[in-house]
Amino acid sequence: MSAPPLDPVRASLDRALHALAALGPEPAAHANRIGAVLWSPPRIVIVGRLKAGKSTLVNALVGAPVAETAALEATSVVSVYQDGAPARVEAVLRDGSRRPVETTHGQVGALPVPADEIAYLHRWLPSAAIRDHTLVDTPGLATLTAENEARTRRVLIDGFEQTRTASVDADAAVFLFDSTPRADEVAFLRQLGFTPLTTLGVLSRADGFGEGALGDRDPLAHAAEHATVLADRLRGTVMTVLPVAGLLAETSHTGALTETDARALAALASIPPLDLIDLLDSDPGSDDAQAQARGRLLDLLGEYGVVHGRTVAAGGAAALNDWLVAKSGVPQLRSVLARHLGAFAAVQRAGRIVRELDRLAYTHPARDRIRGIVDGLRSDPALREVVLFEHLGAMLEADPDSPVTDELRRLIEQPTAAGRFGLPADATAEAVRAQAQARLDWAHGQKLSTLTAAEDAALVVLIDTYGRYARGV
Ligand SMILES: Nc1nc2c(ncn2[C@@H]2O[C@H](COP(=O)(O)OP(=O)(O)O)[C@@H](O)[C@H]2O)c(=O)[nH]1
Ligand SMILES: [Mg+2]
Repeated sequence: MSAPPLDPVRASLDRALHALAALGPEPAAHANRIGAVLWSPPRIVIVGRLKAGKSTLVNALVGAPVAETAALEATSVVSVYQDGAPARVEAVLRDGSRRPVETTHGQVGALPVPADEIAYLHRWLPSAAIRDHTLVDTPGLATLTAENEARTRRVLIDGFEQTRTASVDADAAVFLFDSTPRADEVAFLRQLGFTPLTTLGVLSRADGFGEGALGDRDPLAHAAEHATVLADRLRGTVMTVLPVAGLLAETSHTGALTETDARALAALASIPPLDLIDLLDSDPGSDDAQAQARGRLLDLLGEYGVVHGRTVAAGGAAALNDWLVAKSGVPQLRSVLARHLGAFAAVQRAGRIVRELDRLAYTHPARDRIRGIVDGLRSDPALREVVLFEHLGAMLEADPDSPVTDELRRLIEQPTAAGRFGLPADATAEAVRAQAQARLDWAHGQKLSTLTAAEDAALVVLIDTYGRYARGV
C-alpha cells in the first residue's frame, strides 16, 4: 500500500479554487467554503458496538483521558476531537447553534441541553497526535436481540442515527470489534460508503481474547492470529485488521501509571495467577489501602496486565510503561493510520472536493466555466490517484468482483510502477512498458463488453493510465 503524495494534489485543487474565485464574488464564496474542507485535516470516524473500546482507543491516540468511558451522558453523543488551543468544548445543536460546555480536567460532565438535541460535541485540544487527522468518537451501535422470542430481529437503538450522521463527513473509518464482527455490523459499515482502502479493522480488547489472561494461549498472540484470518475474510470491507489492547494503550499513552503502581504490582509477583484473580475479584468496595491499590491496578491494566506485568514491574514504572506500549498494538495502529489510512483519507477528501465542484458545474449560472475548471482537474496528472480512487469506489458498489475493480485497487495500493503491474520490484523499465502494453490491450478488449456504466467509465481511465505507462510517460 502506498502513501500517495498529497502536496501536488492540494496544489492543483487550490489552483482550481482560485480559478473559481476569480469568476466573481458569489463563486468566490463557494471557493472559500470548499477551501475550508481542503485545508482542514481529514476526519477519521471510530465506529463499532457499544463497549467495543472506541473511547478508550481515542484516549490512547490523543494521549490524554479526554473521551468519557464510564456510562455518562457524554458517551451517548458524537464527539469530534480537533487539534487546537485553548482546550474547550462546544455543543453543536441540531439547529446549528453552539453552546459552551463545562469540563473538569478535560472531561465533560453535565450537558447544557438534552443529549438528543445535540448534533455533536466539538472538542478542541492542543495535541500533535490529532494534527494530521481529526478523530470522531461515536456512541456506537447497540444491538438488542429478543432472546425469548423466535424472532431474533435486529433492533438498532441509541447511536445508530448519530453514528451515521457523523460518518457522512468522515473520510475514513476505524471499525472496532471484539471476536468476529456480526453480519449486521459489516452491512452497516458498507452503508456508510467507506471503501476497503478507507476502512481499518481493529480487533479490540485483544488482552481478553480467547481464553483470556489465564488461558494456555497468550490472548495477544491468539488475537494477532485471528486478526490475520479476519483480514482475509473481510478483504472486501477493510484494508487490514490489527489487534489492539486499548486499555493497555490508554494507560501507557496518557501517563496514568506511577512508580507507586509499579511497586504495588511488583509486590504481587509471588501470588499464583488463579489466587491473584480471586483476590482482585474479592476486592471491590474495600477500604483497605492495599485492596484499593489492587483495584486501581485492575482498572489501569486489566487482568492480563496485572497477571503478566508483575515481573516487568520490578524494573519500575518506565519499564512497565514500555511493556504496555509494546503489548497494546497501538504503535502499529498509528503507523497504519499515518501511512495508509490517513493517506487514503486525504485522497478521499480530494475526491469530495472534485465532486463539490462537479455539483456546481451542474447548478451554477457560470456552469460552463466551472465545467472547464473541473475537466482540467480531472485530467491533471497530479489528480490521477484521486480519479482512480473515485472509480474504485463506484466499482466496489457496482461490481466488486469485476477484474476492473482488482486492477484499480492494485494501481492505487502499489507504491511502485513495477508493483502496479504485478511485477517484482527490480523489474526493468522495459519490462514495465511491455506489461503496461499488455494491460492496455486487455483493457481495450474488456471495453468491448462492459457490464455496467461504472466499468465503462473506469476503463476509459485505465486505458489512459496504461497508455501513459506503455509510452513511458
Ligand atoms: N481489558 C480491556 N478492557 C477494555 C479495553 N478497551 C476498553 N476496555 C474497557 O471496556 C469498557 C468500555 O470501553 P469504552 O472505550 O467506553 O467503549 P465504547 O462504548 O466503545 O466507547 C471500559 O470499561 C474500558 O475500560 C481493552 O483493550 N481491554
Ligand atoms: Mg464511548
